[in-house]
Amino acid sequence: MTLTTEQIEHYETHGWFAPIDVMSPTEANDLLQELERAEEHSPDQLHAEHRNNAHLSFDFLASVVVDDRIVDPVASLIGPDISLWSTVLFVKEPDSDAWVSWHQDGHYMGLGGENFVTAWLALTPSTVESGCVSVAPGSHRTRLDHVDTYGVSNILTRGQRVESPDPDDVVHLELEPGQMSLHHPWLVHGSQPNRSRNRRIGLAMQSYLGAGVSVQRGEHHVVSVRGEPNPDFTYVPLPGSDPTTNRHVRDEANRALASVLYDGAEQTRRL
Ligand SMILES: O=C(O)CCC(=O)C(=O)O
Repeated sequence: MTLTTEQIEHYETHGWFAPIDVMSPTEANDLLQELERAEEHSPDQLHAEHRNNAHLSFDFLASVVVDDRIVDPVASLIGPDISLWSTVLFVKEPDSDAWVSWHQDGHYMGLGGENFVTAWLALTPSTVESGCVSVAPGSHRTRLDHVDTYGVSNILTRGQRVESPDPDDVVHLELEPGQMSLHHPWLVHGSQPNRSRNRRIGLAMQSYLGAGVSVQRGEHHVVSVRGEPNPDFTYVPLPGSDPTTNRHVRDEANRALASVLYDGAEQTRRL
């Protein structure tokens, strides 16, 4: 499942690569069912305001983040030493207004270096109609200024945005359940509201960090995925089968993450 030379070149030139078949639609649907059971049984742990780092509480998500079918292609881009910084469940309910403004992840992660990549795994169909992730190819080569907008339906932490790219340049990363996309930390991307009758759910592993990534500000609670750990980071364990045992680990990781993501922000919320 490693990437070919052409696929790596595509990523380096355009800042993204997709689609990658990770698992069958049936397996992705099983994950979705598990997620929906968890939403029902642990509503305090999974809801619209609490979608960061759920892999630190739920073992079915922990298994996904270390799955070789995801980590092998990632290793093709960032090498054998891999830590996971965070995850976000990007959920857009059917026919809802939730959207994501055009932004570059690297701008607010408090990390130095560029040897990291986000893997976005579709658990439901991610199409133009349902508000798939859209990207501006080649935009990872320029670091842009962001403005915080705090829009009500904008599901980014502070509604940060850059100028919209030319619509003719934009590529829509449509994915079937079980497929993933990979994007560079400085790639301009965003997404539109879900106008379909299905939930649009992606698990963003944001990001897998390779060797040489450093801390610019704050404390970063990460999980060891493969190879050598990075002494700049605080390593935390993945959960066992009881979602309550690791809850404090997730709470602490989210506390640290919030202080990085909201650095200098006028409005904040608990993650
Ligand atoms: O899921 C979305 O619509 C946006 C995802 C995103 O911004 C990201 O994965 O970095």
